[in-house]
Amino acid sequence: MTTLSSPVKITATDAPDQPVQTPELAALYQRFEAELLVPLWTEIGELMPPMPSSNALPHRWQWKQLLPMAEQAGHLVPIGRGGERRAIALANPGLGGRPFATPTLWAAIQYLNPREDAPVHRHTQNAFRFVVEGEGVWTVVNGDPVAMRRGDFLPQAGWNWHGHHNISDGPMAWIDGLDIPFQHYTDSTFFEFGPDEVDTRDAPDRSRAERLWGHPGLRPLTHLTPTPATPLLAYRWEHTDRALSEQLALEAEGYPATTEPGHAAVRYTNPTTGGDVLPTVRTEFHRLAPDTRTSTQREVGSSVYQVFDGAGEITVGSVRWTVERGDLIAVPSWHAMSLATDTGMDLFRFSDTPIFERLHLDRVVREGAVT
Ligand code: GTQ
Ligand code: FE2
Repeated sequence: MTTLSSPVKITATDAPDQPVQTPELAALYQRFEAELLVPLWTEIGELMPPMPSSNALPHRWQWKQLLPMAEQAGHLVPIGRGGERRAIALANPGLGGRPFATPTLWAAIQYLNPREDAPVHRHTQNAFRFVVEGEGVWTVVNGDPVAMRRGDFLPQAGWNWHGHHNISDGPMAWIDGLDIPFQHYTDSTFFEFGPDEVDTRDAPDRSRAERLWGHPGLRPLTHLTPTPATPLLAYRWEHTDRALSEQLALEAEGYPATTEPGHAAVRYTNPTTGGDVLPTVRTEFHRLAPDTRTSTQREVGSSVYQVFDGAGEITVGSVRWTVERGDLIAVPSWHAMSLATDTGMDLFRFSDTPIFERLHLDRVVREGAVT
C-alpha cells in the first residue's frame, strides 16, 4: 500500500516566538500536515511582512543579447497553430523559471519573418505592442489593420481578435506586454482560436481606429459611452515625441511642465475616460534631458522599463545597471528606483498599478534626487 505524502510541510519552526518544541508539539504538527492545516504562527513573517517583500528580483535583459536570439528563433522555429506566436518571454530570476517578468506582467520579444502571419486569436489577457526599432508588420485588431513602426505604442485590450502580418521583405521584432501572470494566478483566463490567415487588406497607413479617435481632444458624438479599455489602437511616435519635447521646451521657458527638473513624462490614456489604456496595465513614456538624475521612487506593484533611445543608468534596490537602446529592466514591488543620464535617455514603461489603484492598495513614496 502506498501513502501519498502530504504537500503541507510546517518548516518555519525557526520563526521568532515559537512554542517550546516538545514531542507533543511535533505530533500536533504532523497531524496538521496530514489534515492539510498550517498554523499562522509559523507563517506570519512571510505572509504579513511590514512592507511588500517580493520574490521577484530586479533584473536587466540586454537588447543586444535578445535580438540575435530572436533572429535565430526566426530561422529555426516556425509559427504553428497552438504555439501561436514566436514570442520569447523574460523570466524573472526570482520567480522559479516561470516566463513572468514580474509577478503580474509578461514581457516578450516577438519576431516575424517577411510575409509571415501570426494567426488570429483572442484571449482575456490585456496586451500591447511597443516598437523599439523596425517596421513592416501590421497588427490586425477586429479586422482593423494597424501599422507598427519605431516608437509606436499599440494597445490591444482583452477579448479582441488579433493577428499580425509582416507585409515587408525584412523581418521585424517588437516587445509585447500582457497581464498573463496576473490572469494565470487569478484563474481568469479564456482563449479562442480565430482564422489562420491575417487579412491586412491594403495595409493602410492609418487604421480605422485612428481615423475615428486619433484627433486630440475631439470625441466622436457616436461614441460618448466610456469603455474600460482604449478604442484607439495606435499611439504614434510623432505625437509622443512632440509631447515630451514640448514639456522640456516649456520648462526651459519657465512654465511648469515636467514632473521634476529635466524629466518629461506622459501616460498613454483611454480617450473615453482619461484613465489608463488597459484595465490592468499602465503605460508611460519618460524622457530625461542630458545631465538629469531623477528622485528615487518606491511604489506598490511592479513595472518593466525599456530604453527607447539614448543611454544612462537605472538603479533598482541595491543594483545599478548601465543601459542602452532596447534594454529591459524589471522593477519589483516597493523597490527604490531611480534613473540617471549624462547624454539624455528615452524610456517606455509599463506597470500593474491600475490593479492596485482599483483595489485601494496603491502607495507611492518619493525621496529626494540622488546624487
Ligand atoms: O501577439 O498575440 O507575447 O497572445 C504572448 C501572447 C504575444 C500576441 C505574446 C500573445 C501574443
Ligand atoms: Fe495574443
